[in-house]
Amino acid sequence: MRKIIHIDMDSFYASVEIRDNPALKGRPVGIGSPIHKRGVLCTANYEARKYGVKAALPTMYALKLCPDLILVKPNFEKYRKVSLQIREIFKEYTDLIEPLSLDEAFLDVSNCKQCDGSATLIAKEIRDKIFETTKLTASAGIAPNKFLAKIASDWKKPNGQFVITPEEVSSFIFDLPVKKIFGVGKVTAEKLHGLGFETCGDIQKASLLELRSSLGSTGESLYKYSRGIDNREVRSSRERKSLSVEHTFSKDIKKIEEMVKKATLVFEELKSRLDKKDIQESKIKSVFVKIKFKDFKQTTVSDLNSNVNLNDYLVLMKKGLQRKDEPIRLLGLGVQLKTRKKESEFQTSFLKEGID
Ligand code: DCP
Ligand code: MG
Repeated sequence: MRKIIHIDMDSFYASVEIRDNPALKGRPVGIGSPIHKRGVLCTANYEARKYGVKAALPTMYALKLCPDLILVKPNFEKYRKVSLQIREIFKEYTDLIEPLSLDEAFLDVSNCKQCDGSATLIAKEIRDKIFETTKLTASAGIAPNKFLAKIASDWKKPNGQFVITPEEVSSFIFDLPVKKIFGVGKVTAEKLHGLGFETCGDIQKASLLELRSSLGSTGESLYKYSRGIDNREVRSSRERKSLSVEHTFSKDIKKIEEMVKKATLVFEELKSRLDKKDIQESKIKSVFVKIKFKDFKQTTVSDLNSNVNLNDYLVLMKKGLQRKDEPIRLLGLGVQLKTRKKESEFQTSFLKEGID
C-alpha cells in the first residue's frame, strides 16, 4: 500500500503576480497578454473565478464576464524559479518525485520517516515550508494512489488538504462524477452519460466485458479507476516524447474557415500547455498536425521545425486536408520532443508508437 501526496499550487501564475504586486490583492486578476486580447487566459485568481473566469478562456470573453478583470502578462522566469524552490522542499522528504508541470507534483512518501511516517503531517509540513519560502499557498491530496491523490488535492482548494485513507476509498469513489476521472474530457463524459454512467458507482455496476465493448481500451481504464484502483508508480525520471492537444468536435466540420478557427483555439491551448510544462523551442524536434476524418481514418502531417507558430500549423493542416475530401471530427496539434535516444532509434520509435 503506497502513500502518495499530490501537491498543487493555488492559482499559481496569478498568485505569483499578486505576491509581487500587492495592489492587485483582492481584485480579479487574469494572467494573459493585455495586448493580444485574442489569446486565452493561462489562469485567473479565485476572485476572478467567481465571475466564471478561468484558464483557457478566451481573454475577450473573460473581459465580458468580468469587465474589471486586471490582465497581467505571464512571466515564466518567475514561475520557473518558484517551481525550483518547491522541488527543493519536496527533496527533503523523498526522491520519488514526479513533477507534472511547474506547479504540481506527485510524491511517494511510503518510506519517508519524517512526521512518524504520517503522510497527512508530511503534506502539511511541506505546504507550510512552501509558504515560508515562497509566500505562496499550495493544496495537497493524500491517498493510496496517484489517481485519488490528484482528485483529493482539488477537494479543499485553495490552501487546504484532503486525505483519502485506504478504508475510505470505496465510499469516496462511489459518488464521484465520471468527469472527475483522469482523462475523461467533455466528449468522453457525454458518451458516458449517454450510456447511463453519471458516477463511478454507476460504472462499477458494469462488467469489464461491457465496458470494453462499448468504450474499448478507455473502458478498461474506467473499470479500474471507478473502483479507485491505480497501480501506476511515481516515476521520477520520465522522458516526455511528445505533447499535443486534440479537440474532438461535437459536429463534424466541413468548412475550411471553421477549421482555421478551431485550429486557432487548439493552437492557443497547445501554447499554454507548452508554457505550463516549461517546454521551450530548444527542446522541440518537430511539429505535427493530426486529423481524424468523419470515417475515423486519420492522418498526420509533420515538419522538422521547432517554431511553434500558428501559420506553420495551418499550412500542415491544409496539407493533411488534401489527403481526403471529407469533414473532420478531430483536430490535434502537437510537438515531438528531442529525446536522448540516437537519431536512428528515433525514427523507428516514432513509427512504432505513432504520434500520440
Ligand atoms: N496553465 C496554463 N494554461 C492552462 C492551465 C494552466 O497556462 N490551460 C498554467 C497557469 C496556472 C498553472 O499552469 O497558474 C498551473 O495550472 P493549474 O491547473 O494548477 O491551475 P492554477 O494553479 O492556476 O489554479 P488551481 O488553484 O486551480 O490549481
Ligand atoms: Mg495549481
